Amino acid sequence: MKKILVTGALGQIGSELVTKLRKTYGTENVIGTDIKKQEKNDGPFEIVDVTDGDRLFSVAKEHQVDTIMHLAALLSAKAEIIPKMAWDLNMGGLINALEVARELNLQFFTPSSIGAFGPSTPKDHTPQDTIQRPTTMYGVNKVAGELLCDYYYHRFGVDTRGVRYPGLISHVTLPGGGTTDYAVEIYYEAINNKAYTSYIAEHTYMDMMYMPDALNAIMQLMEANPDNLKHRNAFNISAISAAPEDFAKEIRKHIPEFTLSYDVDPVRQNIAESWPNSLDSSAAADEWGFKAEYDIGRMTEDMLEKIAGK
Ligand code: NAD
Ligand code: AKB
Repeated sequence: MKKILVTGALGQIGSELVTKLRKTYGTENVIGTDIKKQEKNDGPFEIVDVTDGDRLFSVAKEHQVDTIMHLAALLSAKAEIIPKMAWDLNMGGLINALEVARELNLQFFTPSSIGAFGPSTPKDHTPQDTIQRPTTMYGVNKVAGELLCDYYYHRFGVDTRGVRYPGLISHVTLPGGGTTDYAVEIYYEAINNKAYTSYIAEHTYMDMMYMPDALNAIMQLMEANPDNLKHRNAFNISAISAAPEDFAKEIRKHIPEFTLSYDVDPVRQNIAESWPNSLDSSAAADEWGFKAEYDIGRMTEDMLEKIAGK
């Protein structure tokens, strides 16, 4: 039986991952941690600032965990506003979590992102192994993080694993300050106001994925036979390649009067244009059987139903 510590557990991914892990491994075997206090008491939870390595170590040791899932980070748009703080949190938190994994011999998961690619990366069917020269602080952190996880595996034998997530779309916890957040906001605005003004321009394609597929990917990768993993960290995974007008088209199938307008934010638009249009996820499919279940149509139906029911 696994015992897992999750950092950044109150964020967009963590809030749903903890629930799913608790269903699979038992409530007492999943320790949520975050710098914020949790509002509902639904299982073991500790306040941990991941930049405090000693605190992270003592909580992991006290709870005798065998796995760390490290999610605490600052996302792309916020990181461009406070780049030095992004470096301190994204790199400082990651190396602290890796050190805890090394010292206590824990399995380790952390997500990279499509943000690890840059303008010189091939944009369509972006290969698993390709040019990575990102132009954002978030991207710099993600590339360095991918390399650091590989280093801890090769140098110390830590069982590090990870994926490159696309923009994640979900209805439980709002996203925390990324470039792809528009693809969540559009659904809330469709239900609440039947209209959305996008800060990302028309025809700007990015990879997206519905949260259930993102969570299944973590579970599958962590359970995968290590003998089959050639890459271990930073697997490209992808489900949907879409621009704002593609979401609007799908939403109109359910809310015909929905309107989409544009008021482009140059900072986030610039980031979006530096990222791929669509990733090639064949390495993840070959090495551990990754397969997304949700396309844009099925996801839209579910998102609108869930938000309307809130
Ligand atoms: P989020 O912003 O929603 O949540 C991050 C959580 O970390 C928050 O609950 C926050 O309180 C917590 N946190 C902030 N500073 C902390 C600190 N010093 N110590 C401990 N906790 C702290 O982020 P998310 O979307 O859940 O992303 C989780 C991970 O997945 C990140 O590494 C992110 O880069 C990656 N990722 C996310 C997406 C996405 O679309 N959500 C896509 C690609 C990669
Ligand atoms: C962001 O936009 O920063 C995230 C990501 C794709 O990493 N959603």
